[in-house]
Formats: sequence, C-alpha cells, structure tokens
Amino acid sequence: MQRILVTGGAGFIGSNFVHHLVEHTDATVTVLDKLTYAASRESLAGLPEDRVSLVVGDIADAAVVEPLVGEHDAVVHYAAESHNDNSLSDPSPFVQTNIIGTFTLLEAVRKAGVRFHHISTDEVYGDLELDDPERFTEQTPYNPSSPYSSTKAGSDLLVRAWVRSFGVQATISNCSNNYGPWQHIEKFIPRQITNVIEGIRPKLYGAGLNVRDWIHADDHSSAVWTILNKGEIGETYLIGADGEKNNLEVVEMILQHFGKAADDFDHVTDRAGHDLRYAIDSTKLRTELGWQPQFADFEAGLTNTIQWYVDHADWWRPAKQATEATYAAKGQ
Ligand code: NAD
Ligand code: TDX
Repeated sequence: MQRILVTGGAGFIGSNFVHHLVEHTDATVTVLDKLTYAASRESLAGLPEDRVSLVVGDIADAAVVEPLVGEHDAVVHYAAESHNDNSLSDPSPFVQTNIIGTFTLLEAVRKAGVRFHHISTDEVYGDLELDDPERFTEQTPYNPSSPYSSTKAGSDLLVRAWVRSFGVQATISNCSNNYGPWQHIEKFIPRQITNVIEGIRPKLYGAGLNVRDWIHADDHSSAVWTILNKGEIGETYLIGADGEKNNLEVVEMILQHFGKAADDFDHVTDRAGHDLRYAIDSTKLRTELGWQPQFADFEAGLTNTIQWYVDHADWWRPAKQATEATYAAKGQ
C-alpha cells in the first residue's frame, strides 16, 4: 500500500497520521484538505516533499475527488467538521462535509476500486450513565445526540451500505476523545491549557462530571495503520486506551501542573444535550489485530501536551481572542 490519500490531513488527528506514515512506513501521501479554520499548514511543515503533498480542495467536490482517488491505493478519510459546539450553532457545514463529503468519496472509491478507511467517533453510540458497568462495543446500537455525532453516524451508515451493496473495500473505526499536539484551541484540553497560560480561568460546562475516554493522537494513528493493513473488509473496530476521566479531574490536573489552586476555574453554561459519559471497549482491535496503545499514562501524555502548547504559543495565540469571544457570547 504505497500511495495513500489522507483527507483532512491538515487537521489535528489527520496531520498526526501523516507524520506517523512518514516515520513508520515507506508510503507516499497526498493530503486533500479544504483548509478550514480548523486546519493548519504548519502541522505538515518540514515533512519530505518527495513523500507528502497537499491538494487544497473540498471532499464534496467530485471533480476534485474522482481523479485524485484514482491515483491512490487507499483513502484514509479524516476530513470532517468536528466540533460539537459549532454543530449546535450552525449544523449546515456538518451535513455538507460529513454526509455529502463522505458520499462523494464513497462514489469515487467505488468507481476506482480503491481501498477505503473511514475515521469515526464513539459519539455515534450516544452516552452512558456514570455508573454503567458496560462500555461501548462494536455491537452497541447507534444513538447519536448532537448534529455533529448524527452526521458522523450517517456517514458510517453510508460506508456500511456501500460495502454491502457495491462491494466497496472499506473498514470503519470509532475512536474515543483524542488529545495531543496541534489540536484546535476550541477543544476542551487545549482551551483550558491556553486559558491558564493567558491568565484566564478554565471553563467547565455544568458541574464538570461528564466523563471522556482519552487517547493520545499517536495511539489513534497506530491503530488506524493496523486496521488499514490487517483489518477485515466490512468490519468496524473501536479504538480506545482505557483513559476515562471526568472533566473536573482534567482541569484540576492542568491547574496543578501550573501551580494554581485546584478551584481556580469557572463553571459556565452547560452544552445543550451534553453527553454524560463515553467509554470504549477495544478488545476486538487488541485481540484480533494485536494493537496496543503506547501512551498508557494519561497524566504523562497530558504533561507532554501542556509543554507543547507552552512551546507553540506562536501557533495558537492568533486564534485565542476570537475563540474566547465566540464562547463568551454563549455564556461559556
Ligand atoms: P479537525 O477539525 O482538527 O480537522 C478536520 C480537518 O478536515 C481540517 O483540516 C479541515 O480543514 C478538514 N476539512 C473540513 N471540511 C473539509 C472538506 N469539506 N473538504 C476537505 N477537508 C475538510 O478534526 P480532528 O479532531 O482532527 O478529527 C478528524 C477526524 O477524526 C474527524 O472525522 C472526527 O470525526 C474524527 N474523530 C475525532 C476525535 C477527536 O477527539 N478529535 C475522536 C474520534 C474521531
Ligand atoms: O470549554 C469547555 N469546557 C468543557 O467543560 C469545552 C470546550 C468542553 N467542555 C467539556 C465538554 C465535553 O464533556 O469537555 C468535554 C470535551 O469537550 P470537546 O473537547 O468539545 O470534545 P467532545 O465534545 O467530547 O468531542 C470530541 O471527542 C469526540 C471531539 O471534538 C469530536 O470530534 C470527537 O468525535
């Protein structure tokens, strides 16, 4: 599998995957990315030009997608509108990119006979009670809550139908919450790290008891490469690293890292329809394909990530004021 097309490869997790391919494989990579507000060319800077190229374009534009897909051996599809809060303010680009964009890619891989891997989220399963002993598995019924997660669920179902009806050679992965370098500062962990650096108190939605199952983006990348190479066509794999933490615990860790008092944060307006808890059982991926995460210690991974944001203020600071103004207008 030598020529790989990575959609959304200038975003947070997609760019991590491109770095992973350059470091751990001999594949050549084309990134197809619309360069929305969430993208960053800097995340791809310094990669070898004979291995990685960028095409700026929209995954929903068949005139761009179809010739490009035909020149590759596999498509790994990360491109999406990815932020729940934005999907509550304006769902329209979520339907366009996540559903129409995925449909456009599926038609292209169907015509060209190209292998497809679809990146999705655990949010398609809805949420769990805090004291539920069960975690999400590949058998959990779909029950998405937000415009974001419902469009991701819709895109997953399109992939399943294209496998069954047209014989498209596709796999799907549903991963839990990622953290690491290059994540946009609208997202929870980078927002709170950069708040503390800027002297702003962290902002917790509601009581802060909602639980997320954190995984380092590098572990997500190694899992996707494993599935692309060893996964069974038509199968879904859940990706997670047993990293459950509630939001309050994460904010307290960040405050402690900077030597601040544990209660030096604000409770703000809760997210509408806020999912309570996500938790992944990744037994299938571990036992059938032999994958294991490398960042088992969340606190160590968080410390590295904090240091990365300290060292890369030139990258995120230009977006900070506008990001906070958007939240402030919503009481968040
Ligand atoms: P991101 O918002 O950081 O990056 C998305 C990228 O897609 C950006 O570079 C953007 O420019 C590009 N893009 C958006 N619309 C496009 C279009 N129409 N055409 C071409 N490119 C377009 O997102 P992320 O957090 O890196 O998430 C990547 C994927 O992983 C998404 O599919 C998301 O659903 C999934 N995922 C994310 C997480 C998480 O915790 N962030 C967890 C599980 C799954
Ligand atoms: O300022 C905040 N305060 C806060 O308490 C923000 C931005 C978030 N939160 C809470 C909401 C969630 O419970 O933190 C948790 C994480 O929030 P997000 O970073 O917005 O992530 P989430 O909504 O869980 O979705 C993420 O994981 C699954 C990604 O954004 C999705 O793309 C992915 O599918």
